[in-house]
Amino acid sequence: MGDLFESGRLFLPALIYSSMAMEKATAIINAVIPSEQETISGKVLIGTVEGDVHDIGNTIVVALFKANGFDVLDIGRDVSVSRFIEEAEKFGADIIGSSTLLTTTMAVQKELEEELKKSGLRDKYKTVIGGAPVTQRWADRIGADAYAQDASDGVRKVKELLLDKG
Ligand code: B12
Repeated sequence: MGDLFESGRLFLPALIYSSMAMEKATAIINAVIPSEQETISGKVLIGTVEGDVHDIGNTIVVALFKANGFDVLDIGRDVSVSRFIEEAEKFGADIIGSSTLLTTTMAVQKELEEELKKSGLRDKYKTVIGGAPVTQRWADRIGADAYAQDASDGVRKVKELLLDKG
């Protein structure tokens, strides 16, 4: 749908309706997908950073993480750095995943790393970042523990991080 919208073959209301349909469909699918037999347990918190309302990718990531047996808390979109940290503390997260689709809000992922360090919580969590403009280079630059290019890469990376965390 994104490609159709980009090439001018789809109008905005249809794009928004399709993302709503996607959200409802993933909820139904999540409820019936059995968790895989061999799972690594872990609590994963995921949200889209402040200033960014794109959440289709996030929704897909959340669905696949759930299907892989992780305990996932989806904190939605347009989430401030302080809320990321508050929710991670309340949830007892092992992993903090942040998403951004806008180049202008990539800096919020950096702020999250900085704020975790400032509050002495950096070693308590592993961080994973994603979103179309994000790269491994960006992850290295801001000090995130991992970068994932799509949902299944995310599952792989998070499993590695959890094994590493012990
Ligand atoms: C759908 C869409 C919208 C919808 C969003 C609906 C919704 N509920 O999400 C609407 C219409 C609301 C929208 C609004 C805007 N949009 Co828009 N949008 C898109 C579009 C067409 C598709 C994005 C998408 O959903 N892709 C599909 C998903 C599945 O891919 P994904 O998000 O990358 O996620 C995958 C991976 O990246 C990864 N991943 C992502 N996050 C994470 C997180 C973790 C932890 C992990 C592990 C993995 C992971 O896994 C996902 C699944 O494989 C793109 C263009 C495009 N074709 O990409 C523009 C695009 C992202 N939008 C853009 C812009 C500019 C805007 C607006 C600012 C427009 C405006 N002027 O108002 C506003 C944003 C306002 C705001 N403050 O956020 C630009 C961004 C440009 C830039 N470089 O910054 C794009 C690239 C369009 C363009 N070419 O200009 N948009």
